[in-house]
Amino acid sequence: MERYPNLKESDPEIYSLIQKESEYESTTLKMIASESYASYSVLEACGSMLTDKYAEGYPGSRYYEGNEFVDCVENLAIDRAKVLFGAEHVNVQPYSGSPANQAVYRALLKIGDKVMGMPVPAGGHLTHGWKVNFSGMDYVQIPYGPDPTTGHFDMNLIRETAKRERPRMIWVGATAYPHKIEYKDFAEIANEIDAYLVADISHINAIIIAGMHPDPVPCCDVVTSTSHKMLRGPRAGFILSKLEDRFQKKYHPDDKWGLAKRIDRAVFPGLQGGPHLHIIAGMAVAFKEAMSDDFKKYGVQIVRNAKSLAESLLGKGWKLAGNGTDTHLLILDFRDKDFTGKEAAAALAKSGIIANFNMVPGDHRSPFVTSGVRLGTPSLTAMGMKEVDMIKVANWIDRVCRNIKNIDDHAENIKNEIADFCKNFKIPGIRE
Ligand code: DSN
Repeated sequence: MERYPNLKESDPEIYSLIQKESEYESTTLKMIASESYASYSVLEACGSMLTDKYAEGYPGSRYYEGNEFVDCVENLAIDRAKVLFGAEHVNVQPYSGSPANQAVYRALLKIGDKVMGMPVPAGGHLTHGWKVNFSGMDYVQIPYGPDPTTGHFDMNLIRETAKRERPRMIWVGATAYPHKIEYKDFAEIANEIDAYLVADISHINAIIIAGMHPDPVPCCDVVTSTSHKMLRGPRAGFILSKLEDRFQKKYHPDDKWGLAKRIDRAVFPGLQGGPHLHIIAGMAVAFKEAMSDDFKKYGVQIVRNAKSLAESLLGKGWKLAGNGTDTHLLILDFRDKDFTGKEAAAALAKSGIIANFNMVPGDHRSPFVTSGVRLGTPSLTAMGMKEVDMIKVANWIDRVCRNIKNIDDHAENIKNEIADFCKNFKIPGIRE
């Protein structure tokens, strides 16, 4: 079936670029850990005429008329997220993950408060207090991260830091941590110092849904997430929270709203204007898909594939940060090699394996070149790949990494082999 026939006619330049990107993504291994494939149903909802609608406010309480149907759309998204994650309260309006996190700061803290989070080079996100981001400029980051030797969190050290610094909020979430996060341990620490505990599950939501990773919802005050990445929804964010603020009297004595309403007010009117209802519709579709057995199987397979890939690479003598993975990602550790993560990522891309260079714990190289490459399995899993396919993927990665200095002699062959291999799989949203 031809996709986008009208666009082809009206704007051949953009049409052709989308076709080229589709072709590129269909013939290469998409291993950026924060990517996967949205279904065509999600794309249809996002491409619908709901894009035109203004509806500032929340369902039942808008500043515009004509909301009969869009209220139902937003309520469906909210209700489905409540069921999917077991949350007391849900806000589906954040435009993406960073605005969702920004709303959390506005709802819980005052400017200048201390926030414990992982710096970007340690595997955290920009919005967890990193210095070049609003979160590091307006708030004071108390850093923590994986132990440089083991690659795992040292909970004793994290507790010691928390007790010394007494941050008002602790972020638990990562973009490059390959191990399970034990939210209960963080909750104990947060309780000891009366800090809010906020999980950012953008990277791992699907494996939480599939039961392959601990669930933060029962023990965190707030949980934020993107709806793209492994969840395979539209590019947007959402916030799950408790209804009540357990520190209301202590930190917000004059507030009349409570936690849930403070979050809603922080999103709108605090930070955003009209909600993107076409995207919220896409989110509702993705939440419905994520309730299916097929989605749970996908979540389970993501982790199985990552473990299979890790075992194969370790078996070929490559080092991995933390020596493996319990999640969807692994980080090749090239600290003792004479090439950088940046060189390796470029060589992989030239050969049809798309990933990103990344710091490894204890990295001696700068964040601009790094000693690592982060690899993720969500997209390959969405295509239908299994453990046995990861062995082939590991072989290609091995061939590239052994030939980085003369990659031009090998890249074309590897790229063609990968393109042929990809023909055996579906590409959700492109070739279903
Ligand atoms: N940029 C994303 C990632 O690649 O991990 C995080 O938002």
